[in-house]
Amino acid sequence: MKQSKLLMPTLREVPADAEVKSHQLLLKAGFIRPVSAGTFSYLPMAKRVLNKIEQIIREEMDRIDANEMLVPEILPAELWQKSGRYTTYGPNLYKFKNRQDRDFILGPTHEETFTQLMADDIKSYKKLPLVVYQIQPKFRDENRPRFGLLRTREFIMKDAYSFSADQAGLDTAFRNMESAYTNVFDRIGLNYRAIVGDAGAMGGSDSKEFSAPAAAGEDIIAYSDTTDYAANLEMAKDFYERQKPTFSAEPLEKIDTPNEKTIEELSQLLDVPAEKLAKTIMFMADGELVAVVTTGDFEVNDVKVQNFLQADTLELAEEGQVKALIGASFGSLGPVKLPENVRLLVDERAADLVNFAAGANEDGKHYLNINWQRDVQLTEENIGDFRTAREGDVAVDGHGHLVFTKGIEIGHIFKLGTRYSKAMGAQVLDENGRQVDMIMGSYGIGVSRLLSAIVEQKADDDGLVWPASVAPFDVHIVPVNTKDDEQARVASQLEELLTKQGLEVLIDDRKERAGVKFADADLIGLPIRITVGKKASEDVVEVKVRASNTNIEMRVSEVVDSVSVLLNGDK
Ligand code: 9G3
Repeated sequence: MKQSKLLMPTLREVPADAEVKSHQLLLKAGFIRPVSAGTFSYLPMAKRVLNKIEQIIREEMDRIDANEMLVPEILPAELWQKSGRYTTYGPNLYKFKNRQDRDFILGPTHEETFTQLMADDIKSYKKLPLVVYQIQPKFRDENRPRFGLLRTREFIMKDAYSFSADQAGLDTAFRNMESAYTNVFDRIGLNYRAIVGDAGAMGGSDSKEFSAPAAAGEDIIAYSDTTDYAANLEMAKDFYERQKPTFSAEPLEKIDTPNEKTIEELSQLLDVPAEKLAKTIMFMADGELVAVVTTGDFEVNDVKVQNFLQADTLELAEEGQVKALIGASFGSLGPVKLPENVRLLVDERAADLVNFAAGANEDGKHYLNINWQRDVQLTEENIGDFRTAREGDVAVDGHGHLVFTKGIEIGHIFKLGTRYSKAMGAQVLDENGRQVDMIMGSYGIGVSRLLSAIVEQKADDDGLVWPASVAPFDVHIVPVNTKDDEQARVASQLEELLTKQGLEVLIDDRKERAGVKFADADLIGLPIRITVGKKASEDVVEVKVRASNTNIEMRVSEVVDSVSVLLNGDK
């Protein structure tokens, strides 16, 4: 390909609103351009990378007998009303009406679409297991799109769905997907961790997240510094063993605390450390008030609370709601004398507190010497892990300490069970002639997000650095002086030889100064650059391996073999 024919509008400067490296470089190198907040055009160079990423995904999906297909992006509201998600997914769900005033959505994901298809056409267990997938744009009206392709309102996802007649079929599909994902990310050349993911509202029992460590990552990953335990902070667990403390119960006492609103202030007043105090946070879970109690030295983890309750929506309660329902403000809340209709959840560390202090559910009052059972009924099913793990805590496996790092979620696989097959009526007759709900899994890879993840991990100060497996072209030929016939001859000879070898070649035939050509070559980051300069007359060129920034002089006759070796080492 001649660079003079290529649409690749490089920039000298980068727009100020590009905050992360991948957003800056993909704009600067002329790979992407914004169209609206959270939507981007993929220019030719980015489209070439996307094609290669998608090809690797297809090969690995086909290897595990997944069927590629494609469903509409425009979906009738009825489909999502059947699963109940038409209402539970609020403003992020694009809704619109068609010319007959019928309600439609733009698909953010397709559990319903594929499950309805199976419900309509698959009736016998003999036809299962089946795995289907697509690579298709998804739409989510994100409140704050940012960081270029990392958080957008339209993005390309590979989404796959498995359908089986029994749990064993799901376990096999899940295992196959997990190995296919490791092949995909290994072939792309990304660093990643498979971590305990947040099954969230997907209702699944198991989920695994694939996280690519990167400073621009929005997820916090907690991993053990000695074992392979790693989890999204939303799920991460610190080690705690329940205690059965022997103690003498002190009498309950109510004290005036006109100025003590926070754990720190109460700790000061009582001269008691935070881990001996109870912190009470109020939530609205699917419209009902829930009080969550942890020890004062931990934060309440809302994802753990939401998963425990299997609530579709969970938000912090407003102070007004709390005042109206409990009669006290945030600084005076506690577990004692909560109204009957308020659900109480107690973190296991708080469940082991004795003679502890907490708000009295009266403004400006706290109780001292609270003891569970005497002052507050507490049963095992209200006790769980509702805290956010902290860096440095002992990891849940009892070994090693938690270390935090930022990660980009590049994949997520879920064991869904029967939530969607029940909703859509996807059942098969099993070998005993009984109707059983299909057992499902759903599996996603953020295809367009991978572009940015690769840049975040591989780029250097001079610009993009593409692994050979996904590079827009394999080799970049840069003749230094376009007026020099010798250099033009050697350059086109090399282009022909390398193309014949099956390599994709970009030749910089622009009438630009050498400095501009070299800077642009470093910026767009093709794996191999061949500079054709003064020594062309001796049939000698310079080969640069972009990833290691090493330069090797060699004879034209050696180039084809050594370039193939250099590339295959990376493919
Ligand atoms: C929505 C909106 C946003 C969403 C969802 C639904 C995330 C939603 C989770 C998934 C689960 C899996 C299949 C491929 C792998 C991921 N954001 N999720 O369901 F309506 Cl607006 O997408 N889906």
